[in-house]
Amino acid sequence: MIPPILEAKILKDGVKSYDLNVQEGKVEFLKGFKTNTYGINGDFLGPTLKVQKNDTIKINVNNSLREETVIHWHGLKIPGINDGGPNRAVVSNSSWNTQFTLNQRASLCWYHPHSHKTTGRQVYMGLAGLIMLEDQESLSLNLPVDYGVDDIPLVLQDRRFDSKAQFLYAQTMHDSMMGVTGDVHLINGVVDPYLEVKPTMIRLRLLNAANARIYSLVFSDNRFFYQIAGDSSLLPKPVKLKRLILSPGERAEILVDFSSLSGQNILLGDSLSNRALLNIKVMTSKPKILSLPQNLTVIDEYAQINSPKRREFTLDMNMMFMGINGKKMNLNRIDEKIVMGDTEIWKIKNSGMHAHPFHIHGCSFKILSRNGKNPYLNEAGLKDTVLIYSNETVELAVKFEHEASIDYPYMYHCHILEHEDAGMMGQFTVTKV
Ligand SMILES: [Cu+2]
Repeated sequence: MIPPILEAKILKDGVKSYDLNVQEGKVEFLKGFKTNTYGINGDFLGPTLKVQKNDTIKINVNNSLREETVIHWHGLKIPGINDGGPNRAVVSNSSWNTQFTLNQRASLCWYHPHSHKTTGRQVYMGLAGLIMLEDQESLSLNLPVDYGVDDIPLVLQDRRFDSKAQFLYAQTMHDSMMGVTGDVHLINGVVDPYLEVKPTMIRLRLLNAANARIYSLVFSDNRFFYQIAGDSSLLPKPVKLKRLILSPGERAEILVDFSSLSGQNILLGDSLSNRALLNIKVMTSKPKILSLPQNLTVIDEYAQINSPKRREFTLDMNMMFMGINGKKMNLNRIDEKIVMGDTEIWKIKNSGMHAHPFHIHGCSFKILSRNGKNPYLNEAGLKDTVLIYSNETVELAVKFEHEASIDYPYMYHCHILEHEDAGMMGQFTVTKV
């Protein structure tokens, strides 16, 4: 149930090279039935890339599908030309190579398709995988790092099936308004998953890779846990929680102390759908008590912001229209032009009824306020996706460190994939003056 780690080929110049083959597959999610799927180097989902800050990595994406695709490196702070977006297509039976150096904080990032108007369907078919990025600081904190043993990646998704056990991604009006959700929960592509852990402190690295479902994560005994990282960095200090909201595209890392549960079971569940997601079996062995670091990191990126340029974005959704600032995504229109190296303040307004997770490519941001108040404690780190509730205005400080030219612009968009595909997305360039 743990996604395999993809070993890199080390090239002569020390570059880590990864081969990702996007392919068709079949999976028995429902007993006795095979569901047609997509996967990367496998039938469903893709392998985990474990990388470190300052690594130079080369990724070879081969498309074995019978349709075009493209892969976006969600969370990686890299130039637009190295990223995959709707302005690029890897056609069937062709490949795309890209190489870049990782210069950012330790974080859980991920990869998924970002093809023009087909992102939702292709992710639903199974295209997504994790990128685990560590740095000196994250490795010096004595956090659990034994992959699949005490450091567990959990990719959260949901699916619905038709009468022939095939994914039902048909789009009704309701689907495009609400996003496609399903009644079958998957973790790491597995139905009714279970996990065996030792009675000690376990690190869970959570990704919401669902198309549209927002999770509210709780344990069955309502126990406390500690969030230690968000999308793009560690948090300054561990934040004690009983419930964690995670919207599509967002990541969170938590530490949970299972030392008192030797020989017992506990469930990780979603309090919004009132369903169990993961059955955790704690092994019978001598409990090992680990202490929690008091401090994790210092977020100093946005300590001083001098007369920043301000921009406003309104997320529009009603029965008649879905877009941003009154416009639908148009591949031939650049919506915003930004000067490389600038820090700006972006004010995002959601005047509609539906909550939208807002994601910006190629950068990370700090949430300054929610409706003029301080953001939540577990948002004190850097992020690249923020859930904006109905009638909420969120202010973000964003620094644009890499170039995104008119040929390979960045996107900002709602990460409910049906909203994105319906046009709740804009394009921006980042260029030297
Ligand atoms: Cu949305």
